[in-house]
Amino acid sequence: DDSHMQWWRDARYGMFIHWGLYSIAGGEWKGKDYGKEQGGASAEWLMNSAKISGEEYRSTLAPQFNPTEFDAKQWVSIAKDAGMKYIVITSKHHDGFCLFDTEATDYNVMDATPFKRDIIKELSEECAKQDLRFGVYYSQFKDWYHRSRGRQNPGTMSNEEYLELVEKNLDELLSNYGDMAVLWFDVGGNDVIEANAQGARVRELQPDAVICSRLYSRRVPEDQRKYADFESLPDRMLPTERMTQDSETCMTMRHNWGYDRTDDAWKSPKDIIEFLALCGARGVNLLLNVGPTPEGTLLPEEIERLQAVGKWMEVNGES
Ligand code: JFZ
Repeated sequence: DDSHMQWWRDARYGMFIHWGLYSIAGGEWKGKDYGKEQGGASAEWLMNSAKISGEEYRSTLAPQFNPTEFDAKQWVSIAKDAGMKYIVITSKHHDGFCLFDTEATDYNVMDATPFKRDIIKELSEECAKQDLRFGVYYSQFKDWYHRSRGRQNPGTMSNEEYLELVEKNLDELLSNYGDMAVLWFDVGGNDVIEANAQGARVRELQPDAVICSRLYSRRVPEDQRKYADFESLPDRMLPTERMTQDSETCMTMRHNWGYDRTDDAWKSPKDIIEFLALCGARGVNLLLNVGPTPEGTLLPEEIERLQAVGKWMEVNGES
């Protein structure tokens, strides 16, 4: 039964938000710029790129995380006016920091920062108010802080402890924030049993949540990806023919996903609109990314682009 996919197919276009402790650094660490690393790494990869220990990363950045200008109402309105139908925000990226209230670790916005506001709660409630679907990105496998496979600064947790943390986090995300429309897992591992257990838990607690194929690594054969509701294509990759399978691609407005102070590789409003139109023609959803500032604001350049797309959507979006 795929009735839970209907809203997602109709939605076609949503907002992706990369926000976390890395946003404070803005791609820079001790005077060096890490936001232009190639091979997928960008500002949110700082901890890995600059080889920062979990302890130093947390003790430097968490006390500075105080985005007092964050206004869920404004962000959701901007997404809505841009014609977007859903929002997906990083609840935990590869640096392990949780933007929500959790009992599983004190490395979270409530316990480790002066901000002490549950960002996931504020955004989920605002989405419900303004009638947008809300979902979370959650890095279930790659976590440099708690556990690390093959990295210089190994995390402090055993694999078993780490899996327990993920289980608790997922239960919280799936229980405390109303309807979860999307579970956007990322950079999955090869362990199908592990991934299927996580997928099964999502189904159990939120039967209508739409699950991203990145729950599994690309090496897991497609017929074994039991809980993947849609295929997440590599960013900005489109097939040459119209997709018959549910699929989505994502794109960021410049090079980086997370906020970067010096990244000037802006795509123009025209580039973005043309790509969105092409996604529509190929039957592929688009998740368009913004990287909010340490203060909690969207950049004027991002707002300008979202408004331009919104104008275009008013004329072309509802077919
Ligand atoms: C991942 C993350 O590592 C990155 O920080 C960001 O969150 C992005 C949206 O997702 O990076 C990827 C994952 C998969 C591909 C490329 C970048 N891919 O399949 O081409």
